[in-house]
Amino acid sequence: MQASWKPIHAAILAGDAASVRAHVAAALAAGGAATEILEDALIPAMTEVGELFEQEEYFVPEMLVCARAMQEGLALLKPLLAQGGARSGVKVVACTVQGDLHEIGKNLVCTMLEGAGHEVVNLGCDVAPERVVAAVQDGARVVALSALLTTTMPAMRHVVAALQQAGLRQQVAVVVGGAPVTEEFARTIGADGFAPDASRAVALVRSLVG
Ligand code: B1M
Repeated sequence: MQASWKPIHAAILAGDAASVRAHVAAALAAGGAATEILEDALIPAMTEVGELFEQEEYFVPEMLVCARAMQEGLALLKPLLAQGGARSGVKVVACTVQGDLHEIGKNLVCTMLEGAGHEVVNLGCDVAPERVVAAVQDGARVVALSALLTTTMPAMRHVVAALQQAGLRQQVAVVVGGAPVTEEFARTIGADGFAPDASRAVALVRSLVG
């Protein structure tokens, strides 16, 4: 890791939101690129938080505090990540599926899609299939679903089924992602595509809607 990212990484692990904000601001002022700060400092720090959780050194309260600290840094990067070109005219409905409260990755996907010119309707986390259906009825062409828990991955299938039942499945492309989700899983639930990260989610949506 680049030496200048270390204070950001350490501040996230310490759950120190004010320090994260100050170090990210300093890194940007020193000419650091938003995507680099995100990919080389913020995301690896959250990966380490997950590892510490698995090793029972961190527990849910620590994960929560670290996530809040990370989001403080992300707030400074978002306007830069979302800078984009022309409007695409494509509406994307995005959410984290029912039962799942992990929203950082999904919010990142939303930011990057907005940066690519799409209109994004971010429904939040723990979203029931009926809410997705209602939002799609408003004219969306893409549904982007996120799940971070192996136990909530099946909820993605429920969204695909609800869209089918409402007669909307042919009108939208369903794309899925999140740490435990795979290309194969996407195929088995009848989704149109899988993206492992936010920038590839943008490329996937572009490939599906032109
Ligand atoms: Co939880 N958590 N968590 N957690 N958490 C994980 C996911 C876990 C892997 C930690 C671990 O054990 N190593 C584990 C899941 C194990 C599993 O199912 N296999 C876990 C667990 C077990 C839990 C609880 C069950 C803990 C408990 O209560 N005992 C609980 C569940 C609550 C619930 O959801 N019902 C829980 C709770 C929480 C907090 C609420 C405390 C907090 C979330 C706060 C928030 O989001 N506001 C939290 C956190 C922070 C994490 C970790 C540490 C970090 C997640 C994160 O934000 N990463 C996580 C460990 C880890 O992921 N390594 C963990 C950063 C983010 C940028 O990455 O979300 O992966 P990510 O997004 C990526 C890609 O996945 C992709 O793009 C992003 C990057 O560009 N992507 C998409 C994501 N969505 C996409 C959608 C797309 C495309 C790409 O659509 C097309």
